[in-house]
Amino acid sequence: MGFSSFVLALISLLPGTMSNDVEAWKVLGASTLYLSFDPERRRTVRHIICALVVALFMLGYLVGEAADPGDVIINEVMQNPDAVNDADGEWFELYNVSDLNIDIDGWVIADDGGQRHTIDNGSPLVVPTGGYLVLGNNDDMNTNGGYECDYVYSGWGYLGNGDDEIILEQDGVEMARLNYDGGPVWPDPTGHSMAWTGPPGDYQDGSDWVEETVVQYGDGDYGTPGGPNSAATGVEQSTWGQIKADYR
Ligand SMILES: [Ca+2]
Ligand SMILES: [Ca+2]
Ligand SMILES: [Ca+2]
Ligand SMILES: [Ca+2]
Repeated sequence: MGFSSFVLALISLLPGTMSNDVEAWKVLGASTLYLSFDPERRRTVRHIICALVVALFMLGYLVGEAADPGDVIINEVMQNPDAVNDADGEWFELYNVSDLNIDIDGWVIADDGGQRHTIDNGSPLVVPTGGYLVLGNNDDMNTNGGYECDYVYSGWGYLGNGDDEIILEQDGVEMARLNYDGGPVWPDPTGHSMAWTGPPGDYQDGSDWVEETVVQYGDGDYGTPGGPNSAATGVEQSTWGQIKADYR
C-alpha cells in the first residue's frame, strides 16, 4: 500500500466524512477484524484511531522539527554583566527565525578554544518559531542579576569580555556561530548586552550589533533576555520568522 492511499484511508475514517469505511478498512488491511465488530464498536475504534492520529501530530509539534543551519541564531549576548559577577550573570539569547519549533536538546555549545557542553535538558528544549530561549551560567534569579534563565550550561566556562566565539552544533554540523572581537567592529560593553539589530542585517556581522541602552532588567543591567531586542530595526523582530515563512 502506498503512503498516499494509506493517508486517504485514514482521512476517510474521520468522523463526519461521507466515506465507505468498509472500503477504507480493506485498504488498511484490517477489514476482517473490523467487520467482526458491531457498529457501536466500529465507531469507538474509529474515534480511538482518530485521537491517536491527532496526538501524533501534536507530539510532532511539541517536540520540534529538524533544523537547518541558520534557523536558530544567536541574538543577544551578556558577556560582561556589571550588577553581578560574570560567574553569576552571563547569558546569551537564541532566536528562532524559522517557521518550525526547534528542539536543541542534545546540541553542543562550543567555542574555538575547546569549550564544549552538550545540552542535556532531560526533555525537549524548544526554541519556538519566532521566539527566544535564554541560556546562562546561573538560573537563580536572586543571584544572576534578575533574569529568567531557560537552561544552565554548567561547566561550559565564561563568555570572554573581549573576543570570543559562541557556536551551536547539532550532530557535528555547525548550526550557528558568533565571532565577536571586543571592538573595533563589535560592541565592547560593561553592564549592557550586545544585541543584534535584526533584519535586514546579518547576525554574524558585528556592525549589525549594538549595546542595549534602553531596557533594564532585574538588578539594573541593560538587556532584553527572552524578548525582542529594543534596538532591532526595520521589521519587528518577533514577526520576522512568520514573514520569512510566508515567502517560502
Ligand atoms: Ca565574561
Ligand atoms: Ca563584569
Ligand atoms: Ca570562550
Ligand atoms: Ca533579546
